[in-house]
Parts: sequence; structure tokens; C-alpha cells
Amino acid sequence: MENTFQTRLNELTAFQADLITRANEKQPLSNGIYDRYIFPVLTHQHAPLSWRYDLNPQTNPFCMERIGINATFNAGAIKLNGKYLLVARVEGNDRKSFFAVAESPNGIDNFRFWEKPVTLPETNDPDINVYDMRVVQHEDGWIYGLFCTERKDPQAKPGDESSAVAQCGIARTRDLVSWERLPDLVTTSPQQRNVVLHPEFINGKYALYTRPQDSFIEAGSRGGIGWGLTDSMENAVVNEELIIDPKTYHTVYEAKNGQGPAPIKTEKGWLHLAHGVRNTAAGLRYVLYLFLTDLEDPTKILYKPAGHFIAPEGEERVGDVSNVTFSNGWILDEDGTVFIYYASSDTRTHVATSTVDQLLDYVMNTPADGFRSAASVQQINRLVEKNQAYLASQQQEKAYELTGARS
Ligand code: M1P
Repeated sequence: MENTFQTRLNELTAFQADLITRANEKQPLSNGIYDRYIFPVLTHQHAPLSWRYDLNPQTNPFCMERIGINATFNAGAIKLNGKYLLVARVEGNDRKSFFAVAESPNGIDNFRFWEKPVTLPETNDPDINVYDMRVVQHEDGWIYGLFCTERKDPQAKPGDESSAVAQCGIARTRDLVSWERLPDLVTTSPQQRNVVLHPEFINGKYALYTRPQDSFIEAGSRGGIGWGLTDSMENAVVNEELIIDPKTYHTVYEAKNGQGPAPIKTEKGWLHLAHGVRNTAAGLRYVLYLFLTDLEDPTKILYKPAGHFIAPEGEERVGDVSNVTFSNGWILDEDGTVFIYYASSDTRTHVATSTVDQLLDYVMNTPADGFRSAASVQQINRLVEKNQAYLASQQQEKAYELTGARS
């Protein structure tokens, strides 16, 4: 028995060491906007063996997994003390999600979970499930974690064991180790998900991106990315929500949408990453999109390219909830590199890298949605004609170089 235990433990340890330390590489031939990477940065197999196995051969002679980890996805992200940190949504085989910090020296590989998951204090109304933390370094000095807290719907009919209520939970920390839990956000919407704190005060108040929704899954008569102000985060109350980015017919955010991580401040405006959802015969499809808002008035959208920025590709298409890309974390480095952490199909976490300059070029120069097939054809025709004119002028230039005569 001792040998079986030791052999298995050696194999598991070696497998995980290889997985964690393998170098990640850019995928070939990017679209010029960002680079995808060959390997996911976090999978369920990155979860430490000490979370999953009883390491004592006397009490676990088969070296059997005692606690299964099902998925590691939808991670908040922050750079602290030179380390790239993900606050991942870790989901156990028991379906409960919790948060755990994984650290990397370079942002693209070697992500290793800290020794224990985050111990998140509860409120008087305990969370049944918590997920999708947005980690924001606010100018008040605190790091806030805003997340979805889910509880059984008290109005559920007898026998209905599925109906739930989603609200925004709030916690704050200085180091991602000790967390102070604050009361949940209060809004006038029956449910909330994808609530994100803006990193700066607006007229002396805290500003929040919200996503009001009628029910647990459906945005219903509400939806869109909302915006509201609160005097304090210790008792956060948003009385009025302004929808700054509504869901819209025949777009990639037709059914619902939601702010991703907190926006990045750039010279040209606040750069936003969001997810959009539409329905298909195969179920909901989640993709990511970008938009830019005014520096002085973050409720005003200046640029918004049509369609998706990142959509599921290859193995990303398949998982517990297939055809999903979701992001609630990105990191801007001092040199302008942007690390975009996105999850695929509610299963694993990936990274894509770009730069602020590339992302601004993308948002400012990609055509906006024309909302009609004919408008899309016009956009392509305009580009073709621009290219024809450019290529013709290049040919003329070449002819001039050869003959010395301008036509
Ligand atoms: O399953 C896809 C996503 O669904 C929810 O997002 P939204 O509220 O926009 O529908 C969340 O549960 C998210 O965690 C999940 O990835």
C-alpha cells in the first residue's frame, strides 16, 4: 500500500510540476490586435494537491482524491509587488465556487495557487455561492473585490430547487490575504450581476457599473451596463441606475451584457472590456467586446467597434458551459502591455496580450455596428475602395521611380 501511495504521489507531483512550470508561447499569426497563447494559464489541474489529497498514507492508502476541483475560471486580476495575481473562481466538484489567488512572475505562465483559498467572511445572510470577483485598486487606498453572491430565491415555489437571487457582494483588502466583508450592494433592481467599481471617485462619490436584471438568468425588461453612484462602500446604495450600454437587437449583446474588469484609464478615454450574450439554437453564446468612454464623463461612449473582440476558438468552445468567453480581469503593465485574462466555457482561464496603443487603435478605427447587412457591405466596400486607391497610388509611384514621368 505504502508503495502504491508513494508511486501515485510521485506521479501526481511530477505531472503538476511540469504543468505549472511549462513555458507558454504566443499562438502564430495573430489578428494584429492581440496575441492568444497556446496553453491556458489556469486549469483545474493547477489546484494544489494539498487541497485535494490527504497526503498521509495511513489515512489515504490509495492516494485517492478526497476533494475534487472542477474548474478554475472568471478570474479578477491585479499586479501587486511585481507579481501578476489572479483571483480565480475555483469551482469544486460540489458545484460551490470560491476564490483563490494564483501568482505568476510574468503574467503568461507559471501561475501557482497560494497555499490556501481566500477565506471570505460572510454577512448575516450567508452566501450559498460566490463568483466572478472584480478586483479594483481604488484611489481611496483599498483593494475592493466585488463579486456575485447567490442565494436561494425565498419566493421559490415548493419543489423549485433552482430559483436563485444574485446580488453584488463587497469585500476589501490590502493584500488579498485578509478580507473585510462589507454589506451587499443595495439597488432598486430585483437582481444584480457583473457589478464593477470604477477606480476613481466621481464628484466625490464611488461609481459602480451595474447590470440590473429581472431574474437570475434573464436580464428581461432591464439589462445593459448600468452606472450608479454611492456615497460609501461601507453601506453601498445606488438609487438610480443609468444604462450607458444597452442590450441591442441583432448584435452580439442582444440578450444581455456586462462590464468585465474595471476600465483602464488611457489618454483617449476609459477603455472598457465587456461581455455580450446572444441566443442561438445551441444555447447562449458569450463573447467579449471593447468600447471607449469619455475621460471626464465615463457614462459617454466615444467609440464602440461592431461585434466581438474575442470569441471562443478551438478547445475554448467546449466546457461545462460551452461557447463562452468571459473576462473579469486584466492588468496594464508600466510599459503599456495589457494582459487580458479570459475564461473559456466556464472551465479554464487563458491569457491574451496586447498594448494600450493597439487596443486604442482597434476601438477607434474599427467600424461601429451599422445594424443592417447592407451597412456591413458598405463598410467592406469602403475599405476595398480605399485599398484600391492606395494600391493604384503605389503603382503610380513605382512607375514614376522607373520612368521619371508622372501620369
Ligand atoms: O455561464 C456563462 C456566464 O454566465 C453568467 O454571466 P451573465 O450574468 O452575464 O449571464 C455568470 O454566471 C458567469 O459566471 C458565467 O461565466
